[in-house]
Amino acid sequence: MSPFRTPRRLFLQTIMLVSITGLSLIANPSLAQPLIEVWKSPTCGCCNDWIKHLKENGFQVRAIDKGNSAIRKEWGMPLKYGSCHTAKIDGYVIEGHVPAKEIKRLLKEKPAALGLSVPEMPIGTPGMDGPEYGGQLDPYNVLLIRRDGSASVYQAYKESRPPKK
Ligand SMILES: [Cu+2]
Repeated sequence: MSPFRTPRRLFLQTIMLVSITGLSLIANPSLAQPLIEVWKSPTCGCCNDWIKHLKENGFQVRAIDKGNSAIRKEWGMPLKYGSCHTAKIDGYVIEGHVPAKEIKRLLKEKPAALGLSVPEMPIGTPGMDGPEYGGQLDPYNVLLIRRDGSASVYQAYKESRPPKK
C-alpha cells in the first residue's frame, strides 16, 4: 500500500469531499433539485433545449427517448394540454416547455394536482427561445392541471414581442 493511501488519509479526504458538497448545496440551493425524467422523441431539438434549461437551473435530468404520447396517456395528462415532451418529478407530471421557475414553485407549494402544462409550443418559452426565433415572444400560460382534467392559470406570461427582422 502506498504511504499516501492510508485509511486515515482516505477518511480525511472523504470528510473533506462531503463537507465541500454540503457547503456548495447550502451556497446554491438550486443544485439540490430532484431528478426529473423527460420522455421525448430522440430527434426533438426543442426538447433538448428545454433539458438544457432545466440543467442550468440545477435539475438532474434523465431523458427517455421513446416518445411521449403513450406515457402522457398513461399518466393521465389530457391530450388537449399536450406538447412535445412529458416529464415526471416528485410525482408531478410536467407537460411541455414549462419554465424551471414554476417547477420549483410547484415542488415548494405541493398543490393537490396532476402537474403543470404549457400546451403546444409557444415561441419564447424555455427551449423555444433560440436564436432562430429572432427574440420573438408569444404570450402564454403555465397551467395547473388537476386530476379531474380541469386547469387553472398557475402563471401568466403576458409579454409579447415580434421577431427581429
Ligand atoms: Cu418543444
